[in-house]
Amino acid sequence: MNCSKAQGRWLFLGIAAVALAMAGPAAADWALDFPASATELGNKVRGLHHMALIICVVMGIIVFGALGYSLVKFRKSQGAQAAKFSHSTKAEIIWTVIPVLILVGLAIPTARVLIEMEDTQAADLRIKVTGYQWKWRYEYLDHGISFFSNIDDASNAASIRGAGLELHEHYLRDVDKPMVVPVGKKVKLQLTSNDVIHAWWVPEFYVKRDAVPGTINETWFKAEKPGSYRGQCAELCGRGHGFMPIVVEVLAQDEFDAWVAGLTAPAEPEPEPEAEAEAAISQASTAAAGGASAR
Ligand SMILES: [Cu+2]
Repeated sequence: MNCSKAQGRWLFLGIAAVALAMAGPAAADWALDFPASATELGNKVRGLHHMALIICVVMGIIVFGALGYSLVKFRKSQGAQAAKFSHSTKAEIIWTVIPVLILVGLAIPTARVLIEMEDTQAADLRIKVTGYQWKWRYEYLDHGISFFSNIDDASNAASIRGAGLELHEHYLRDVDKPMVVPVGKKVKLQLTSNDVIHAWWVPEFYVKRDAVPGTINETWFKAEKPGSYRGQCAELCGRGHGFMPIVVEVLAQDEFDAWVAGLTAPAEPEPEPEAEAEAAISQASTAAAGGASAR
C-alpha cells in the first residue's frame, strides 16, 4: 500500500510530536547562552561572541530577506525580465567595502581581547600544572607547594559497576585536593604533561589550554569572587579521560595565606628515639622505687 503525500506528512508530524514529547524532561535542563564568567576577561570573550552573533543574525536577515523578496517580487509568473548587464563597478565596490568594514569591525576588538588573554606578565601567583593519566599536579612556584589532585574517593567508589551507591551532587566532578587561589589576583598557569596531551579547562574562567608533553603552554585567570569552580580535562587522553576533574577553590587573601601557611609550616619535631627510651627507663625505675617503698 502506498501512502499518499498527505498521509506521509501526517506520519512525519506525528513522529516529530512524539519525539518532542519524549524530549520534554531533557529540555527542562536546556539553557540559552554561555554561563556568565567568573572573570572580567571571560565576560569580554562572551561579549565578543554576542557581538559576532548579532552581526551574523543581522546579515542573515538582510541577505535572506533580499533573497526572499527578489524571489517573490520578480517571479517569472509576474512577467519579470532579467537584467542584461554583466558588470557593475558600483556593485562590486559595495560588496567589497561592506564585508571589509564588517571584518575590520570584528577584528579590532577580537585582537584586543586575544592580546590580553596572551599577556601572562605581572602575575601575582604562578602555578605549574602537569597533566598525568589521569590526574593533575599543581606546583605553586612561589610557595614551594606541590600536590596531586585526584578524583574524589566517593566518585571512585560509586563509579564501580554494581556498587549501588548513590551518586552525589558533584559525582565525577570532585577532587581530593583542589587548586586553591586567592580572589582578585592574577594567576598564571604554566601547563605541561607527563604523558599524553591533556587540556585544562574551567568553563567559568573561559580558560582552556592544552597540556602538551615537552612543552610549556601559558595562560592566566583572575577570579572576581570566591567560590568553587569546576572543570575537566578537555582532550581525549585515554581510558580515564572522564575521571580527571578540576576544582579551583577561590578564597579571600587571608584564607589563602592561612592555607599556604598550613601546608608550608614546619612539622612538629618528633622526640628523638634515644631521649624517648631514656625517659621510658627513668619512668619505669621511678615506678619500681615507688612500688618498693610502698611494700
Ligand atoms: Cu586528560
